[in-house]
Amino acid sequence: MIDQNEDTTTDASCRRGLFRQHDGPLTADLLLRPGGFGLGQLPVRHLPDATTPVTCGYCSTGCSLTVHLQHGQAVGLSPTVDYPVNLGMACPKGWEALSALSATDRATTPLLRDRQGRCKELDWPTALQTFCTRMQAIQRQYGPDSVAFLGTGQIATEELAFLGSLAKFGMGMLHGDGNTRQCMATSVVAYKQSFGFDAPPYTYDDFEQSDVIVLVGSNLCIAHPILWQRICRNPHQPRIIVIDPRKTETAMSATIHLPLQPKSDLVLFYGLARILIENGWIDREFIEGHTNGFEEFSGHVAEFTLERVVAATGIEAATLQRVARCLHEGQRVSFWWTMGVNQSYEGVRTAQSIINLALMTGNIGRPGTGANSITGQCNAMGSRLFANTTNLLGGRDFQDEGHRRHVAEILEIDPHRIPDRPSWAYDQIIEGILRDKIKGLWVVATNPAHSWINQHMVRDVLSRLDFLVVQDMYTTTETAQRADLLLPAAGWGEKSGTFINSERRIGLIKKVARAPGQALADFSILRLLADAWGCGLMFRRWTSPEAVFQLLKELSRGQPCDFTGIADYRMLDERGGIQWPRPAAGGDDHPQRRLFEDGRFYHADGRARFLFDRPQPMPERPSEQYPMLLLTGRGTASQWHTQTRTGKSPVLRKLYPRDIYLEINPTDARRIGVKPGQRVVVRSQRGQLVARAFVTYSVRPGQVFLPMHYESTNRLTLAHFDSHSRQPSYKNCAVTVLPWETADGSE
Ligand SMILES: Nc1nc2c(c(=O)[nH]1)N[C@H]1C(S)=C(S)[C@@H](COP(=O)(O)OP(=O)(O)OC[C@H]3O[C@@H](n4cnc5c(=O)[nH]c(N)nc54)[C@H](O)[C@@H]3O)O[C@H]1N2
Ligand SMILES: Nc1nc2c(c(=O)[nH]1)N[C@H]1C(S)=C(S)[C@@H](COP(=O)(O)OP(=O)(O)OC[C@H]3O[C@@H](n4cnc5c(=O)[nH]c(N)nc54)[C@H](O)[C@@H]3O)O[C@H]1N2
Ligand code: SF4
Ligand SMILES: [Mo]
Repeated sequence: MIDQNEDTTTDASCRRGLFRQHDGPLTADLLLRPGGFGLGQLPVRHLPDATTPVTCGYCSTGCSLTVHLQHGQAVGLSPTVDYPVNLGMACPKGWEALSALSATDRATTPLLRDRQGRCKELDWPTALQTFCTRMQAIQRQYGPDSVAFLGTGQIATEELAFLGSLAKFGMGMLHGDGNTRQCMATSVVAYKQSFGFDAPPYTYDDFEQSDVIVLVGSNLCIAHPILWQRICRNPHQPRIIVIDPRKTETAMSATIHLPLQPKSDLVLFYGLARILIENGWIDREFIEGHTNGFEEFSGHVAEFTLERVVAATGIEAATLQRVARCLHEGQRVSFWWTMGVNQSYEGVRTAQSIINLALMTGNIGRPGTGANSITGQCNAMGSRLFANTTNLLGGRDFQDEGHRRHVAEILEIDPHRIPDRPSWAYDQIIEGILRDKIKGLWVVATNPAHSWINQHMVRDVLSRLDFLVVQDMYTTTETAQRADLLLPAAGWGEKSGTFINSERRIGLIKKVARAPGQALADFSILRLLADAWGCGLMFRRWTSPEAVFQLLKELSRGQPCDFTGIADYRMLDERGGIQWPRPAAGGDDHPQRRLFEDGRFYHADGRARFLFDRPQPMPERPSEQYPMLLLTGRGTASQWHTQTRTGKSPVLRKLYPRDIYLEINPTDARRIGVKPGQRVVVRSQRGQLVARAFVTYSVRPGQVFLPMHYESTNRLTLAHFDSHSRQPSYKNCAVTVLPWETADGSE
């Protein structure tokens, strides 16, 4: 029998010295020993009442929450006052973070589904054996690449590295991707191509130092409320320019709101670049000293005349001029973008058109400036660097023999265990299932049967698998309900490790509560699977999250993300998180650090690149039959993604509508005869749903908006992708909206 309290071994040492560090390695033997780690032996149980800071497990802001403990168990929390990220603030999700742990649908024991769909409880040894027997049988029959994994940006970096390394080096898989593809792939590719490495250059203090702040496709008030608070603290009375087709909460607070036509961003930014160049409002010295490709770029944007930009974006010429002047007059201009840019069929070039504006005006590497992609999930950045999916560990290249040898040496493994080809991307894995190339899938901490684009296809695809394993905290997620084998996972607060936030700050998570029943930390599940699979020896040094942290440090050495100067978890805890780079030599722990202060980028010649392309037409434009354009995104600050966690808090549930709603302009509502609160049918070529009409001027005529938090939204979306990053373009497809009464509105 395995005892869930195995995590006692991994409790982080904390600032106030309350958690004792377990000295010995975490072995399968320890986990499996009957009664080996009973609750009675938990060191935390003997502790006096106390508090300890833990990095929040929801969004990429990476706030610190001070957890209040009684008898070593969390009983409440409050925002940490002296943490450089949130300065004593937290959003509703943070305040309610503990409520997700005590839900009644927690997965407490492994479950196996039989052919009739009935679930049977398994003990851990049988579950591990089942995983290995079934996956290995598939690999024998169809080849090693017929088994793949889908990971996440919501587990600890140490767990992400373990998952990616076990799957690829230990189990011989080639294909594995993460939900970060849905979210960050565009920024990753844009930064790599423009700067030479995937590196968001900013520090949150830049929000407070700018005198012009440009937010593109980012609803900061909802999606990163504490970062919005950082803007509110800016003492320079910044001009705030919000570029979003909708008049969002963020746009309502803007100095200038540009309600551009969806997906016309590329034309807009090329047009703004042309105005800046024509007026001589550019930083020649910076361009000449630190960049390549400006002359070609300058030639390219010359075609983007005022008339052309006005026609494409719907923004008046005078407003465009005003924005350009604002960018010119600002001494410290910062550009920030999120999903309105990344989730687009030409997202990479759009992100680069923003980067180009920062480069040509010299707004980079100085306080209050930057071309800044804001990340989404709590550990999106950890996933980008260490998930071993698109990059080899530490931002390296699978196809580079030198890189493979170097990683193999550090990990003390045979270099031939490291694949020399890149993995398929998420959409290719899904398609691979359709083409019978992938027969076994292992899904960890993500819920694709709700979140992936075009559910009509996804659900069919998942049902074609020979074996679907889902590793999740809950039994009821849309994906868990389709699993052949469900592995019960501990969640945030029930395990330890590190996250990397948007400003590259490495922060600690800690075990402050015991996971229910037999649920285990992902780290422990991976440890046990390694042994059961027969490759435990390869991971003999991967004994605890902190032991893996030490390996990751070595993997980061000499890379732009070098953090060899961070001694251990205790140092992270004492310093309030530390931003990379923090190399062993010459690093400092200044609480706010930005990149490119010396004007050197990561390309071999030290220069950043101007990259650009011809704008593409929207793949599915509104038509006679589907005359409206559907946008999707975050609904409220109290909802998180597929709601498996936020849906469990009675407090949060009061803060958002229970049922799905459609934001629709009063003109359109009148035209189709729909009153506020009435039911409507929203239909695309792929499916339909029923929603309540939320009649509001926040969306323009001809456009409607659905929050992504409700299961039905992705029934409508169109599976199309950015060609460079393969990120799904969730925010544009054609739909029709009809009153429910007249539309044969069965769901
Ligand atoms: N409360 C809450 N916070 C979250 C999350 C959550 O689920 N709930 N998720 C986290 C994650 S993983 C992420 S990735 C971030 C996402 O954070 P955001 O990107 O800020 O959120 P979204 O609502 O997806 O998209 C932002 C805006 O893009 C706009 N948009 C749509 N099309 C276009 C376009 O063509 N051009 C422009 N300029 N804008 C467009 C939409 O109208 C929307 O207001 O939020 C993080 N924070
Ligand atoms: N239409 C539309 N769709 C979208 C978007 C959009 O804007 N519009 N946005 C996209 C974006 S940016 C994102 S990031 C994705 C998010 O999509 P998902 O990643 O699918 O959404 P989550 O609900 O965060 O799923 C996380 C899962 O992990 C589980 N979990 C939580 N913690 C742990 C843990 O520690 N261990 C394990 N094993 N499991 C855990 C949760 O219970 C949940 O089932 O959605 C994308 N989908
Ligand atoms: S803003 Fe993000 S990190 Fe901060 S408390 Fe809210 S969800 Fe957590
Ligand atoms: Mo995301």
